[in-house]
Amino acid sequence: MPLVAPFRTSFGTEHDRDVLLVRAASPESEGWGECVAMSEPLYSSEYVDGAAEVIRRFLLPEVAALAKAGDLTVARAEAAFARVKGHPMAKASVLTALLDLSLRTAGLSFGSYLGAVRASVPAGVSVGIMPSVPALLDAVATYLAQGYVRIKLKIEPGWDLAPVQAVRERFGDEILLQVDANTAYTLADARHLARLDPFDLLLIEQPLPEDDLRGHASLARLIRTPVCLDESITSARAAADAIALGATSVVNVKPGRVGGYLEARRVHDVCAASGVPVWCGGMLETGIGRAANVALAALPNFTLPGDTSASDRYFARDITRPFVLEDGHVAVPDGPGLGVTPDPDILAEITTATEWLPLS
Ligand code: NPQ
Ligand code: MG
Repeated sequence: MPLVAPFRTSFGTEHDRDVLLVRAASPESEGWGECVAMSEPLYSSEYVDGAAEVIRRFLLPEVAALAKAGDLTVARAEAAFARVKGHPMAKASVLTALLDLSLRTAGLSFGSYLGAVRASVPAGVSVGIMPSVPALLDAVATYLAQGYVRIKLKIEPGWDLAPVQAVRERFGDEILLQVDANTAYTLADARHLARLDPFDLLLIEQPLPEDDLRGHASLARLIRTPVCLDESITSARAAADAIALGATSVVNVKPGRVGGYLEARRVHDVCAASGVPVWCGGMLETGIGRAANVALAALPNFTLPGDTSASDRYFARDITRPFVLEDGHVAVPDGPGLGVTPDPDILAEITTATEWLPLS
């Protein structure tokens, strides 16, 4: 799917989204899941073709074995998938399709199932690294005019203090502002990053490498801006460890990164128990992944606006009914399961390959 504009982060520039969708079908119903892996392993070690291979070779045989024994539930599939190390995004896509199928069959929405306490969620927007500060200010002005209630600036060495200062000077101290480095710094940059302190950012997201929890704990003691982990939070246990170490005081929850919505809810619960607020991250999802994220973001400890933007932030035409901003909020779907389905005509137009894997 073509993006409305190139999206540049510290790890690269994306022009399109290569989307892997999983459809689970039963005689009664169907369910959908979106794999959030990128086409290249730049955000995490997973990538789309690798995820497809893992699903085909290792995950679906586990589902088939459970189905054959008459034992197929989402919780049992999650437990069976634990035998396969890693690959949380591949696992999440299959588990989400199974969960959607079972919720649609039961007539229950994702939000009700997960424990949503809100009918809509406040929407933030992630703004890529731009060719110039004036171009960035134009983009931020457009998003604020659309109603986004929080701005996140992607940063990297050479694009950090100046863009933050320019956005604060132009739009004032009132706007909710945060930054995301996607692992682009080292602990040696601590004194430089401390120069962001005067700008009263909500948080700095993942400044250091994914496996550098101690570095984040040290950095958190050297800067005033709260440190928020994204890439490092690979499970509820990893979240508990990062909190115990003082490496994170806010957590970005991404269901794909932690292996699905059940584990994402556990991350939410662990953080809530420690008094650590969470917010819902984004991976440029189509309406399928976006629907589930918006439902998750309606849980009680999601107290900061997430990267749960409207569909048109990324796509001129989404594959589902588009998610739209209403007064800075996105409505939580209340229909059975995800509450949205892909439009068959749009899907047929953009599909490059399909593979059907019968379980029996
Ligand atoms: C983040 N997302 O929080 C990610 C990173 C990211 C909304 O900032 C294609 C697929 C391109 C997934 C670019 C946001 C992507 C991507 C960035 C994820 O770190
Ligand atoms: Mg991030």
